[in-house]
Amino acid sequence: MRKIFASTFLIALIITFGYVYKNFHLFEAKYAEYKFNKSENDKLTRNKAIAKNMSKGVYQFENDVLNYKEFSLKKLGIELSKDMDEKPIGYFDIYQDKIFLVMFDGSFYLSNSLSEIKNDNFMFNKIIDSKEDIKLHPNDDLSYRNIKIRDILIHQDNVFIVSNNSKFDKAKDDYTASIKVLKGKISDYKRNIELTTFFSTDEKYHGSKYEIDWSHTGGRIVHYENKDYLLSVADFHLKPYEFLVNRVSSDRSIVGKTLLINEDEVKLFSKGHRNIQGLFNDKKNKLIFSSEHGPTGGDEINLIQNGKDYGWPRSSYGTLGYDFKNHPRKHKKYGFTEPLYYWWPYNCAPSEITIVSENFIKSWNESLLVSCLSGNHLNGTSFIRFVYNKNSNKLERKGQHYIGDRIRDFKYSDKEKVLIMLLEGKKSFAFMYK
Ligand SMILES: [Ca+2]
Repeated sequence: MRKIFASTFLIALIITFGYVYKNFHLFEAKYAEYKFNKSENDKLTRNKAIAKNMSKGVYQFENDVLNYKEFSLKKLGIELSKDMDEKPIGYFDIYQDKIFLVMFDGSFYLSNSLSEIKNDNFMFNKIIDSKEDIKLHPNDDLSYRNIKIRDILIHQDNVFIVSNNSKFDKAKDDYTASIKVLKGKISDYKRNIELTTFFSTDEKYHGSKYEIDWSHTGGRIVHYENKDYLLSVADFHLKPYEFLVNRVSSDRSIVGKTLLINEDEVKLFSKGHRNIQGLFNDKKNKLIFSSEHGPTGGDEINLIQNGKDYGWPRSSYGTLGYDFKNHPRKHKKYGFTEPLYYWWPYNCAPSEITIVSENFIKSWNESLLVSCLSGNHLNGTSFIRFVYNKNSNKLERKGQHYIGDRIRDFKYSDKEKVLIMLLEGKKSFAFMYK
């Protein structure tokens, strides 16, 4: 009798242990919910105090106090929409210590110098009317489809614009999504920057047919080395699931990839990406970091390496509320590369990545800063500091810094020691510096 009882107990224990092990993330989520409910008020109070400081022009870090300044785009003379949700509002890069901005409607602006801006003298000049390729369609009220701009890069004497290339196909009465990179000579800004096609593809997807989510179109671009650039392409949120798997896995498709591109050729670099929103090439250490949106939970920071598969959509740490069947979390087990960091169960909705030096904050040398959009459960509207350890290949999270708005784009100028943010909710530029 005792024997039967003991073995029944043992079997029950094994089953329970197996269940807990397999569903550990659900317990993790429950615990995170418990922790969030307990700490929510404290966090809100702390954020309020930070916002109060920010309105007084200061940002307090652990051992450092920095200047914090915000300037509204409207007051800077930048044209906004009367009837449209400007998402994404625009992207910027730094050109000769000035801000080069491309707005949602495809217009370009150039600011005065960062050193002048730090002295409260901030101006923008509109330098170009939008080109046909990146113009808004007057009759399209879906902002993520109508707004084509997804990134800007300035490298040497060239400006690169990434577009989702959305176009209306009259024959099929449907919009198509693809990706295109336009290139122009930036030194021509006083006359007119002629944009030509740097990269395009015949591969395109009809919006209604594949139920495209237009926030999953376009990509980021960075300079890789020599004449090569690295371009990320989102997964278009293609449906059905089997079709998405087919496209992301296929070496012949652009969907869910990073591509190495130059004037003459295109090469597959990595695959298994859902929606890369931030890309940074740390040239000093020869490391490429990406930030990627997951479904519900499952946002990732990845170290992008040639030939690797990052798992989407077959592996993801985001699961809840998403209709994927048989959805494994682990990556390595299935032959994919594990993310350096992932969010679970709540996302920060990362947007861009940058690396700061000790010139910004002394103890922050080579810190990776990741900006966030809204996110959820107070994980978003902030930037997050990480430190990457090359030897252990681990990304250590150091802290979250509340900004109180969706940070759409994010750059650091080491020359001027200033962190620059484009805030999508307030429609403002924000600056942080000593
Ligand atoms: Ca992944």
